[in-house]
Amino acid sequence: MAFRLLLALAALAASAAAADLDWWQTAVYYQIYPRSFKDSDGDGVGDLNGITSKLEHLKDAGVTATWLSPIFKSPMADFGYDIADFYNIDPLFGSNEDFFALKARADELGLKVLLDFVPNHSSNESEWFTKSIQRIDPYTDYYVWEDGVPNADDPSKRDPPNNWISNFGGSAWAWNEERGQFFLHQFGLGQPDLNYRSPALVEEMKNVLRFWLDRGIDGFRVDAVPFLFENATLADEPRSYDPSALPTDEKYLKHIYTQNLPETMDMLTQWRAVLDEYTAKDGETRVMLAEVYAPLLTTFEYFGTQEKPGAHLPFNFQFIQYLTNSSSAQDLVDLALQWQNGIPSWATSNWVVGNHDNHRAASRYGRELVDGLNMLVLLLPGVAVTYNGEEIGMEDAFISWSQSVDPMGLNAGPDRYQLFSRDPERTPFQWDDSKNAGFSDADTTWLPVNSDYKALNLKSEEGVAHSHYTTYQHLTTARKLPAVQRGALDIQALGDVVAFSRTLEGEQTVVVLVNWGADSLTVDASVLAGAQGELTVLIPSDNASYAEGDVVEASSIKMGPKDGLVLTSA
Ligand SMILES: *[C@@H]1O[C@H](CO)[C@@H](O)[C@H](O)[C@H]1NC(C)=O
Ligand SMILES: *[C@@H]1O[C@H](CO)[C@@H](O)[C@H](O)[C@H]1NC(C)=O
Ligand SMILES: *[C@@H]1O[C@H](CO)[C@@H](O)[C@H](O)[C@H]1NC(C)=O
Ligand SMILES: *[C@@H]1O[C@H](CO)[C@@H](O)[C@H](O)[C@H]1NC(C)=O
Ligand SMILES: CC(=O)N[C@H]1CO[C@H](CO)[C@@H](O)[C@@H]1O
Ligand SMILES: [Ca+2]
Ligand SMILES: [Ca+2]
Repeated sequence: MAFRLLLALAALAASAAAADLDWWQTAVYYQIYPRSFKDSDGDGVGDLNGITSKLEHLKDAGVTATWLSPIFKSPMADFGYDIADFYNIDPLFGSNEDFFALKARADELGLKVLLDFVPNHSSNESEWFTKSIQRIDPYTDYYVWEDGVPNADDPSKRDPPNNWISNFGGSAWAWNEERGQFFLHQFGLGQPDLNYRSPALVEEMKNVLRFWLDRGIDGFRVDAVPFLFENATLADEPRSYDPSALPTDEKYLKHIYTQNLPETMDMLTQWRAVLDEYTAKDGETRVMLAEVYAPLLTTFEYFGTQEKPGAHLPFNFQFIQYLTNSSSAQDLVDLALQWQNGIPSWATSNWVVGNHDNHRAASRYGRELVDGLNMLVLLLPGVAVTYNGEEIGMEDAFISWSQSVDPMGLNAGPDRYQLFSRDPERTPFQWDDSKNAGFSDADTTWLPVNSDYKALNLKSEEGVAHSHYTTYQHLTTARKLPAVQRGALDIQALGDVVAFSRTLEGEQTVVVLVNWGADSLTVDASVLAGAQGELTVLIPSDNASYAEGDVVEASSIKMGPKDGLVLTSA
């Protein structure tokens, strides 16, 4: 009843709100990990035709944009984050034509499509690298080459130029016999860093952007932004004194010479200018999302300025980085406010709880909080980002050492792989309860399907009242309410409850309550802006004390452990 009313209101509101907000500011971005979404040809690995066949699911979920993790030609040493040819799709995923067909289907469904731009490095199997080794111009300086220093014991041998450590562990420098120099790799050995001090390389990478923009894509998610430039003095980095770090771990050093250099900020504004040229031509915004794991103030700098903008949306990794199972409701509120109060006043906010590099939110915080977390991500101000599977509450899978494939896990060895491996959060999407969860006909899939798929899958949640998926659909619909799109935020911890309201002059207030704690309680939500008097329950999580349409007194709302509630004022 209440939800039907909401739908009608939302439809009205959508046209009004669209007038002053651009598509990218109200979007729900859905990250697809292509290897694990849908396999169309039975080889056990997801592919583009598989994605195309399932795009309707995104529409059905209420998602408005998608970004695909890398699909370009790659030896897959880092599952596509090692690109050998930035201009062509890897045959494992399909052809360039298959991608254009995917894009055309997305257009029909009104979904925007973003590609993953991986600018810090290429694959060592790139033609660019081969030619760079041979000093063939213009490729000679496409990579970061250094002579190193003579070895103290045997001066005929050379040591790396400094102590820099790769993100995947061990020295960030590798010797190339043929060229007789070291090359830098801030990630895997097969991922040599590109040299942004080479003007030819800078132009090449802008041409990569232009190539895909010319073919109609709506923007880019930019990978590993902090790592673009390194300090040219090549000075050693100081120790971090992190007690958990081994001398070969990336965390062993403080990355003052290899991350977030001022030149990196500048490169982002140059790429933004390329996107803006396209936007200026037809008025359709081409958007840039930036992956930045950095101290908050550094992350904010990647927005650039209004005169010289950088990324539209540097991802908000506050929850991913700092929200743990033992965080309190107040901790969560503090993390949200640090972000929300810190971004430039003209910027659009964003909220993320998961991606393919971090354990699944359902596993980090417990499955009971799936709906509550989706309420936060989808109803806080700005845009929402969903990692595929979060809409149905997918969980980490157990992956044994022998099943492991992620280089970050493998490099750590059998005793420590679980600390580093990203395999558990990358298992195939759980479509239904058939073979391989409906992901693939193959006998073995590239990563095993999570054994919980018989009960936890999209089909079992579709059309079911209060399933994670139905709740997710209701939340994406509720995003269209004017107060959610443009309303002010008042967020507070009320005991164990994360509570916030969204208020907009002349419009219904939207109130969200998530009991972060383990006990039943009664909460007084009337302390929130615009939340006095009677409230109507719009979206209750599973097991909540109220049903849709129930009218409650704001000063006395009952909640069970981990319950979530979305309510509106009269
Ligand atoms: C590329 O890197 C991989 C490690 O990812 C290594 O095994 C291989 O030998 C390297 N190939 C070349 C051509 O350097
Ligand atoms: C590079 O390192 C030198 C020496 O520590 C320092 O003076 C300089 O400011 C650094 N440059 C950048 C861009 O970080
Ligand atoms: C976090 O807490 C929840 C609820 O107490 C529990 O179900 C879950 O297993 C915990 N997760 C971790 C990673 O400790
Ligand atoms: C709802 O309650 C049932 C039975 O107590 C429990 O198994 C289930 O985990 C609860 N669901 C949520 C989302 O809390
Ligand atoms: C979240 C994300 O995309 N992380 C990627 C960052 O970059 C490295 C190297 O390209 C990848 O290994 C990660 O998966
Ligand atoms: Ca396939
Ligand atoms: Ca770099």
